[in-house]
Amino acid sequence: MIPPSPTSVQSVPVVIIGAGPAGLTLGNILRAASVDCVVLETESREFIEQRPRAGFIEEWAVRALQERGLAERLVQRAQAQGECEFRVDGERHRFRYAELTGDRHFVYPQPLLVTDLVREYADVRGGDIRFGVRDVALHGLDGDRPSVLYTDPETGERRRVDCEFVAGCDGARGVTRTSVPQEHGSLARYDYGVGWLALLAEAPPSSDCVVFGIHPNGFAAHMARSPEVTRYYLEVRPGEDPENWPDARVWSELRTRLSVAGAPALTEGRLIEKRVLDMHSYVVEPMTYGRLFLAGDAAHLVAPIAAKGMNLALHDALLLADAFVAHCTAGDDSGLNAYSGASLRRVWEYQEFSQWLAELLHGPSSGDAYRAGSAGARLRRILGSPAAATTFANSYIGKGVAR
Ligand code: RFL
Repeated sequence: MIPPSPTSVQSVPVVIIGAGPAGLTLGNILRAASVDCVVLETESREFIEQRPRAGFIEEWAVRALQERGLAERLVQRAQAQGECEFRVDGERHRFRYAELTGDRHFVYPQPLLVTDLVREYADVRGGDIRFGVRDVALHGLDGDRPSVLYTDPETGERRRVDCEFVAGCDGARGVTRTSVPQEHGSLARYDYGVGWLALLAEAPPSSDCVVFGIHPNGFAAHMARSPEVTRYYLEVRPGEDPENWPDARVWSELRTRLSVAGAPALTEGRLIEKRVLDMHSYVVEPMTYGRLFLAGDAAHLVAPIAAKGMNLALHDALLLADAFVAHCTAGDDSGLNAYSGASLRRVWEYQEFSQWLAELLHGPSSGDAYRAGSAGARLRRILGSPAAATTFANSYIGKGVAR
């Protein structure tokens, strides 16, 4: 189809749709290799620099960002954590995964990472990024010269950027995934059948590590974000209205599900985010269509059970950046051809691990004695068997993914 005539036309090798962790990491690496690109983002810079979400970044990802000059502030400011704690039946069980793997998580809120990446891309590396764009549309993806159209927020003009490749980094609700014809591939979806009330509290963390509370009332979790802010989760019915959870009820239920003898009391604070996530995951296969390459949540969503989504987005961006650079600077297409398969190996590892961990966490509150019994066996195995503990630790920190 011939795209409609816009008032201005430009041409670059790569158009990146979306300025999340995937799009910004990709853009930064392309800039460093002098491969021209344009990043198009529907939101404002202020908005994306404050949108709260992830916080736990795996050590391999931090080291990879560091090698690209993208983790200076992260490494200076993040707290490293190498232990987590399971609380169940009134007892605490510490799980020291850094001792087993040598790797830790870096606790760094996603808005800080996005702020660093935007600053590096736009202000330091001089990258082209356009905020507040409207009505992004993709054309000619199955030909040699695709184009992306959007409306300029200031002038209302329709603009067109012609390119060699489009990188679809626009998250779970973007336009790029829906530009792939349905018959081209598959979308695998898994529904966990539970909701999580995702909470952010203006309160310092109440533990020095992630706490998983396994309780007949439902799962609960505690995760640091910064010295001033803590994320909590409460398992609730899917589709539950957050209005049913006034602050007093939230804190009472967190205390019930997370309290064990000898653990410090929860430090309470103002709840600044309260929303229900219907826990589900999906994977698009393949992650490419013609000249469109999907990356991050646009290609695969993983429910935040094991803190994996942003790590996968970074993994995709690193692979895709190297593949574009090899094509643009050396005419080498091997990376582009291998991209989808290489990404999906880690994606499926993380999906399967998240599902395994979810059953351990949700089984005891499922009301099903069989699932509860199996969940107990899972926990005893990782706490009691050194071999199982090492396998779990590697999966939790994303180490040793089969190639
Ligand atoms: P993002 O971050 O959603 O960025 C996509 C960007 O695209 C823009 N956009 C468009 N731009 C142009 N045109 C359009 N038509 C557009 N439509 C959308 C959006 O405004 C946005 O700026 O995707 P990306 O880069 O793939 O990154 C994915 C991560 O954000 C996500 O996987 C993580 O937040 C998941 N996640 C976690 N991941 C971890 O690795 N560790 C964690 O600790 C962790 N905790 C979490 C999480 C996700 C959560 N929620 C909200 C589901 C905790 C929570 C509560």
